[in-house]
Amino acid sequence: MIGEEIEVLYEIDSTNEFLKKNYKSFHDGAIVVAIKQTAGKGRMGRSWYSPEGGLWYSVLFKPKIHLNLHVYTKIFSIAIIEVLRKLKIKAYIKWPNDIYYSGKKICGILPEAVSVNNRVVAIVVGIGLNVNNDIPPELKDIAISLKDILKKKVKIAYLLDSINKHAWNLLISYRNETENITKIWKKYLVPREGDKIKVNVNNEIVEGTVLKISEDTLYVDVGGKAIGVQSIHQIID
Ligand code: BT5
Repeated sequence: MIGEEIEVLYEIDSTNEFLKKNYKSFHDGAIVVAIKQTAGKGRMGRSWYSPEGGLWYSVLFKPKIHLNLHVYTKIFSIAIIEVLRKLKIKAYIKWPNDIYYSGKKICGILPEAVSVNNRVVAIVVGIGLNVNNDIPPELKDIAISLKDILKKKVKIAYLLDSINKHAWNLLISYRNETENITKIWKKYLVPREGDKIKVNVNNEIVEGTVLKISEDTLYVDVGGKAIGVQSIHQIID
């Protein structure tokens, strides 16, 4: 199960860093929740704003057979989207792995592997969901919290429990057929295969049709030529 073993910390630099350092002391499926993080991390050295009121936590996986990190990201993305949809929030996954509502980010996911002598010994998946926290002025244009969408506070314990139960069910049902996880992930993805989008190619904005989507590349048909887009920053909203 995910979250059967749970440690709640009032304040920590980053729950991902904490679990990566202390993975030996916890079992598979353990979670570490922080009321606030002082150095929450995003991808590629970016920082994650994590004051009191949000849901900031990491999940530890120590399976016998490791799945690709993408699989964990997809499982949690799907679980979070489906839990939010139960609350009537029409969230979607903005390729490759951010959770958005109406053009603004509500949640980010950061999977990391812990390796010893080039062997993966544990996987830590960090989840940051804006729940009852305020969004600072500098992020107001790009971020939103559930409290702002619903105009009321949401119980964090309910979210934590529902996301973890749902993620666990997905993991157990599909860990041997991960192509089915990709299928569900694609259902909630924006853009989708067939959508028309604008992309920045060598500083030129061109329009094209999405041909195929994978975790790390979006193939776009631009005037009959397939172009691989690797970064979200190449897509023009
Ligand atoms: C992510 O990174 O979206 C992954 C975030 C993972 C955070 C969790 S919290 C628990 C665990 N412990 C950690 O230390 N981390 C994980 P990325 O795609 O790189 O997005 C980072 C960017 O999102 C920043 O550069 C800001 O522009 C924006 N951002 C920062 N804080 C935000 C927030 N609270 N809500 C929405 N956007 C935010």
